[in-house]
Amino acid sequence: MDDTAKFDTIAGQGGETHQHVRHSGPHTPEGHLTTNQGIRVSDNQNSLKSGVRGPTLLEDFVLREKIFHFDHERIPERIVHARGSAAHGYFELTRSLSDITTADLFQRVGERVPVFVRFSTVAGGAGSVDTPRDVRGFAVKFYTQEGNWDLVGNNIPVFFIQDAIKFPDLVHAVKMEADRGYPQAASAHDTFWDFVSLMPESTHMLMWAMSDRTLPRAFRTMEGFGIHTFRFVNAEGKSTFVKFHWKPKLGLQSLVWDESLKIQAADNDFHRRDVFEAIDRGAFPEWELGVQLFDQALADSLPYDVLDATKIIPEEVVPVTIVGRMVLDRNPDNFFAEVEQVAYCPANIIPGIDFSNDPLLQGRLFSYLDTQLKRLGSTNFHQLPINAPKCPFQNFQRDGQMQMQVPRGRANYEPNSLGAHGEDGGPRECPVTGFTTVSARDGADEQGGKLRVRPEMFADHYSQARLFWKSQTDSERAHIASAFVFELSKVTLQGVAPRMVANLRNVDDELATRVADGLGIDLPAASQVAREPIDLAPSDALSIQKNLKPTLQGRKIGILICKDSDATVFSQLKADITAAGATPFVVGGQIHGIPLSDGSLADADAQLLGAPSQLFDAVFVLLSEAGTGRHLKEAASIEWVMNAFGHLKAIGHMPEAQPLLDKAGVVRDAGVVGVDGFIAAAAQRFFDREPSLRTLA
Ligand code: HDD
Repeated sequence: MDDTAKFDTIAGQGGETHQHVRHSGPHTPEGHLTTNQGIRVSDNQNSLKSGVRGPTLLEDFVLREKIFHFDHERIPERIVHARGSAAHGYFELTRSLSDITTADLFQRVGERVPVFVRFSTVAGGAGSVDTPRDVRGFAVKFYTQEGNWDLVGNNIPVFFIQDAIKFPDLVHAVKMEADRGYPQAASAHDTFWDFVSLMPESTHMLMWAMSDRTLPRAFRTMEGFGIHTFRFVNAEGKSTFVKFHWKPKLGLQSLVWDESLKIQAADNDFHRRDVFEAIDRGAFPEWELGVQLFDQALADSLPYDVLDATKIIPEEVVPVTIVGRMVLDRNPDNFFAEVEQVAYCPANIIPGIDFSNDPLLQGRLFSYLDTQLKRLGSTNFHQLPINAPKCPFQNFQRDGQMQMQVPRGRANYEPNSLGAHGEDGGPRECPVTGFTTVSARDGADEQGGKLRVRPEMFADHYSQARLFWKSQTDSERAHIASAFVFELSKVTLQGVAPRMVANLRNVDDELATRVADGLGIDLPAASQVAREPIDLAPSDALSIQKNLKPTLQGRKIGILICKDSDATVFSQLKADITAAGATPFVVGGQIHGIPLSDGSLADADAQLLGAPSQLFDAVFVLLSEAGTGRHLKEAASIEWVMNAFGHLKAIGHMPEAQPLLDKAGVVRDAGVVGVDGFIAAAAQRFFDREPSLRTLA
């Protein structure tokens, strides 16, 4: 048979004509399509039938194997953080910590360690949208020379609960409700608010969750946090407490709420696409790694417990020292093999780093290993390429499903004396360089006994929620209050919203009043507190708007063109945007061959209906006079401009496009500019514009 023929028409029985469909393939031996047993497949289009019209034969091992494998393609999705995207890269040390930790990756400045980083939403399923209001996972696997270290963090530095025993309750409450199976990827529903309003310890995290931190513009523009207090251990065995921070090179950027909703309609894969495309075009996402280092004496002096994952230590109290940078420079080759199968585990730790007694962390140390067995189906999941250490690993663990290694010899136990008999006795313990646990007792746990209790200071649930509120700009406070109103407005269970507002009164009376007014309920009395909140000094590091970088780096700028658009401005704009490190994205009524003012033909990157302005950081309306006239009758164009304005973005425009801006209700302000000044304006959002556009709580 001719391997290159695409279609053979063969005369079948009964005089019918049948298409025998085959695809050509490369001619190299490696290119041959085979079964999983290596048998070359001659026909991948037609099953084996008894006669031309069937039935299909059970004998068809090619068909059976293919469908058998397909039937089992899905593995259980992660119970939380099911939707995620990941990339390869490296961590590079910029400041040695050799006096503080023996961890290999923190010794020699300039040395690089490979990493694999997965970002995720928490509540939604694997196929849910990228931009709900949700916490984002930020999980980093460092493949160090001394084994894998997983820093499994979030983009928020605190958590909803203090003790891992509450995690199943929290997750049940936030995920879709048990009887009805909705809502998907949303916390705005009865069971979530019922639970958290009964859990005052969640209040601090709720403040973060209702802020724009849960609406990141991109994975590349969010911070990451290890959350728990960990320990560094040096060569003398001295331990130092450490908290880990990832700081994005592009600065913090978030979406506004209405924009994130509209993005859900326009592009479910907004964040996934952003990070993949950025790496593809060489704009590698980058973060600095910072550490907060402190000792037991400092921990003891704080009015909160460093083992409590609902508390931060403000950067103003313990500064963040930058020690390295992380660059993501390679997309995965295969989503399933790498992103789906990667198994993070906070218990994956290396010599020189150790856990603290944080009860949330302690519970996590069990949960992640356990869940991988469910997800990946075998205790040998560590042998998958994405999970395997890049340094040698060997021990006497044996067998199990899907064993990929072929250990040699008789030594599958130790101690053994096989070495003395000329055989390979296998690996041995490393008392000096091996992992040892710090024997420190984290200060307060000398009280002894086996107790189901929490340390007394854990009972202060409001001081840091208040600190967060006080540290925000007016615009950010309005967003937080409005988010509480929106979420609680979706709650139908009697008593839940007042109970939540009663908790908020302990944070700040003004916040509670704004939320109560927004809901139209009476202001309830403050709920009882287990420990009186205290006033802590505000921290600018907690605000997004105080930490925005006015840069165009990494941004995407939409340019709306039409027939006769000014060719000179068009090419100048594209050049300026590119030079500033952003990506110009051309939107047109058609995609191909749009004639510009000088007769040249331009191609658009997308058609108007497929590229609404919520997908861009700023827009330029490059319409000719006649084009403006046509666009005045086009709802998508009016919305394009109106939404850009409503989402507080810079709008650049030709004078000829003014009628479209007028029709879209655009009022001139510092963000509405001509060609001059557009590049400077496009690097910002215009939060001052907001109060005139929408009612915020
Ligand atoms: Fe968790 C996944 C982060 C508390 C149990 N968690 C998971 C992922 C991230 C976090 C980023 C996704 C990892 C990936 O991309 O594969 N989790 C956190 C943070 C927490 C936290 C920052 C608090 C500080 N988690 C937490 C607790 C428990 C779990 C208290 C259980 C007692 N988490 C899990 C899990 C998951 C998980 C069920 C689901 C999939 C997986 O582990 O691999 O075991």
